[in-house]
Amino acid sequence: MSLHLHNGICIFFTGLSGAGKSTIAVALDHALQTRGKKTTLLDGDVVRTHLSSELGFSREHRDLNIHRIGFVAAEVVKHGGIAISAAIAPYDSARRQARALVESNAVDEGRFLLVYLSTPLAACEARDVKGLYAKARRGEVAAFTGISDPYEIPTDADLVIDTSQVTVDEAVNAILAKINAVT
Ligand code: ADX
Repeated sequence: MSLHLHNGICIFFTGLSGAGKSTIAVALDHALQTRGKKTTLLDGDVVRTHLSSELGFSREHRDLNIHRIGFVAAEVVKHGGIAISAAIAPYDSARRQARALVESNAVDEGRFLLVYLSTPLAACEARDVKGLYAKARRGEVAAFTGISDPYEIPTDADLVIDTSQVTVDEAVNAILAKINAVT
């Protein structure tokens, strides 16, 4: 699919651990780069290693983590780049704050796409790539999103994708089509 995107945009994923955020984000990143676009990938685990290493998983710390991601994404978009965020971002207000930050910096409308990966908890837990759901069920990980900590389902998602129902390519194509529709 060709892309007629000019200026910056932020693709902001949200969803449970194991919902497919990193997988789709990496595939989208690749798809955009092969179309000559400059991308900045802000993956939750990577951000927590380099930018938010002192933060835990309290609401306050999660909100601060998302605020930092939103700030970086806004700077990227301001300079005409593409920011891809792939963190759980469980709280509605923090997601809206990130959207406001990016949109206030952007040159025109529609520069923040919230992509909700609605993959059901049961599917995420069955995947359990990192073994964290099992640990959370055993009580070895506290405040685990979806098990013992909240996830607020977005009411303002620009796109909803259940990765237990579609392939990675289909998900990426849906996002590229959405980018084309709004830009
Ligand atoms: S967020 O809530 O601040 O957006 P973020 O996406 O950065 O979360 O980090 C989530 C990742 O941290 C998960 O994919 C998982 O690997 C790990 N993790 C460790 N402890 C928890 C926890 N209590 N809740 C959720 N994720 C956790």
